Amino acid sequence: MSEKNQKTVSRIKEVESTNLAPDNIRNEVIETKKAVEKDNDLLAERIHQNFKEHNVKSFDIVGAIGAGKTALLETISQRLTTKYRVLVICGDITTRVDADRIEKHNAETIQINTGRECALNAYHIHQIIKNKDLNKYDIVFIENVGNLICPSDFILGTDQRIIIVSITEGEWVVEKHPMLFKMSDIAVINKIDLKERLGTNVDKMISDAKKINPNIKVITTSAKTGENVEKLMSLMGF
Ligand SMILES: Nc1nc2c(ncn2[C@@H]2O[C@H](COP(=O)(O)OP(=O)(O)OP(=O)(O)O)[C@@H](O)[C@H]2O)c(=O)[nH]1
Ligand SMILES: [Mg+2]
Repeated sequence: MSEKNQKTVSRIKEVESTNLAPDNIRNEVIETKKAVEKDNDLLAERIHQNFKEHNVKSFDIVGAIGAGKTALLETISQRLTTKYRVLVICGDITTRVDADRIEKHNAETIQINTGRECALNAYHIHQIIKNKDLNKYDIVFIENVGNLICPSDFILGTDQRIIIVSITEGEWVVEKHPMLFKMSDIAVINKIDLKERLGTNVDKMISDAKKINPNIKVITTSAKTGENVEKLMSLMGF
C-alpha cells in the first residue's frame, strides 16, 4: 500500500473508532485498536519474511460473499498445480466446503473456521505456517472470509492482496467499499459472462477502482467461462 493510502486508511479507522466510542473512553478505544493492529502488522511482517526466505509466492484473496473467490481459485489452482506446489488456506465462519472444492484441483488445502470473526488475521495464518515446512510449497493462496469490510483491519503478510467483486453486486459496490481497494494490488471484477443479462455498468466499476487507488491493476474475469483467467494469472506474476 502506498504511504498516502496508508495515511488515509489510518485516518478513516481513527474516525470510525471515534464515532463508535463514548466520550469518556474514546482515547482508550483508539489506542487499543491501534495496539491490536500493530501486533497484527508485526506478525504479518514475520510471516512475509518466512515466505520470502522459502521462496514462496503468497496471495491474500479478499472480496464479497459469493463474488467467486473459490471459483477463481479452483480454476487458477487447476492451471498451476501442473507446474507448482500449491497450498490454499481458506477462511470461513464454518464448514470446509471451499477447501473441499479447491482440493479437487490437486492443491493442498487447509480450512480455518473463524466462528464469529468476519476476517482472517495474521495470528490465524501464523498458527498454520508455524506447523508447515514451507520448503514443500511454491505458492500459498489465502482465501479470506467473504466480507468487504473486516479484512481491511488485518494484513496477512502476503506478497499481494487481490480483491474480487462481481457484477451481480451492482455497479456501486466498488465506490461503497473503498478501504479494501486502497489496500489491494489487483482488483478483479468477476462474473463478466453475466454482463449483458444484468446490464451492470462495468466501466463505472473499473473507473471507481482506479479513482480510489490509481496503482491498482483492474481486470474483468469469468470463472465460469475462463475469460481472462490467464491474464489475471499473468498480472499475478505467472
Ligand atoms: N455466472 C458465473 N457464476 C460464477 C462465477 N464465479 C462464481 N460463480 C458462481 O457464484 C457462486 C459463488 O461462487 P464462490 O466461488 O463460492 O464465491 P466465494 O467468493 O468463494 O463465496 P464465499 O467464500 O462464500 O464468500 C457459485 O454458485 C459459483 O458457481 C462467474 O464468473 N460467472
Ligand atoms: Mg469461497
